[in-house]
Amino acid sequence: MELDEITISRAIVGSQMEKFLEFMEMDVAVVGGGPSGLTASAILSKEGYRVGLIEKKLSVGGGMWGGGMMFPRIVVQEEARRLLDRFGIHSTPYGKGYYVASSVEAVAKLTAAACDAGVEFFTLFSVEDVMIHGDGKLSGLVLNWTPVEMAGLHIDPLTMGCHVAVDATGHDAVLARLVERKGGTVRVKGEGFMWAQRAEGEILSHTREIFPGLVACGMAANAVAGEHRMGPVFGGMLLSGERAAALAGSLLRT
Ligand code: 48F
Repeated sequence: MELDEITISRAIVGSQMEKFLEFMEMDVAVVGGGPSGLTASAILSKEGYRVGLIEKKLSVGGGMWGGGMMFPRIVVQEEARRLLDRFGIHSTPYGKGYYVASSVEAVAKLTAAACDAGVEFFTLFSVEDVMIHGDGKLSGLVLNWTPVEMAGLHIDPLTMGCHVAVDATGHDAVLARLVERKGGTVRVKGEGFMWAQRAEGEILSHTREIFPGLVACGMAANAVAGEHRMGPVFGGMLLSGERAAALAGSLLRT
C-alpha cells in the first residue's frame, strides 16, 4: 500500500472535526479526567447518554497516575472494592479492608471502560468559563486549547453545549469557582487538612448538584464543601464518580 501524507492529515482533521461538531451539544460534559471523572463518564456513557470528557492535559488519569508520592500504587477500601472488580482492576488485600492496586492499571482500565462505553475524549481542551443564560441553569462550557491558555495568547474561545456538566476538576474545583466568581449561588469553601477517614466518609454527601445543571464530584465536591483531603486512598473518588453518574442520569430524565 502506498502511503499519502495528505490523506493521513485529512483523516485526522476530518474525523476529529466531525466528533467536535457531534459533541457541540451533548447530554453530559464531564470536566476532568481523573478517577472520579473517568468513573462518572464510563457509567453514564454505558447507560446510553452522549458523554464528552473534557481534559486540559495531554493525558487523562489526573492525580491517580502518581499513586502516593510517585509510588505507582493506590489503596482502595472495602466499600469501593466492587468498583475495582467492576472495571477489572486487579487488587491485593492488605490488612483488614484495604486493597492495593497498580495506579497505572487503574487509570488504564478506567480509561478503557470509558472508551468501550463510547465516551468521546477532548484532551488539551481547557474550560475557562461556563454559559448560564436567563433560565439560571448551566447550559454549556466555554473552552480553549490548553496551549493557547499556556502561551497567554489573546484568542477567543469556543463553546460546547450540555444538559448537565460534572465538575471533576479535582482540588481546584474549577467550574464551581467560575460560577462562584461570576455571582452564582455556589460557595467554594476550599479543602481542609488531611483526614482520610472523615474525607472518605463524607464525600458521597458532598457529591451533589451544586448549581442547576452542575454536579460536583471527587475532590471538587470536597473542596466545595470545605471537607478534608484524603491522600492516596481512592475508594471515595470511584464511589463519588458513580454517584455523580446517578445524579446526572436522574437530572437528564427529569
Ligand atoms: O485531580 P484529579 O485526579 O481529580 P479527582 O477525580 O481525583 C482526585 C485524586 O486524583 C487525588 C485525591 C484522592 O485521593 O486527592 O488527588 O477528584 O483530576 C482532575 C482533572 O481535571 C483536569 C486536570 O488536568 C485533571 O486531570 N482539569 C483541571 N482543570 C481543568 C481540567 C479545566 N479547566 N479544564 C479541563 N480539565
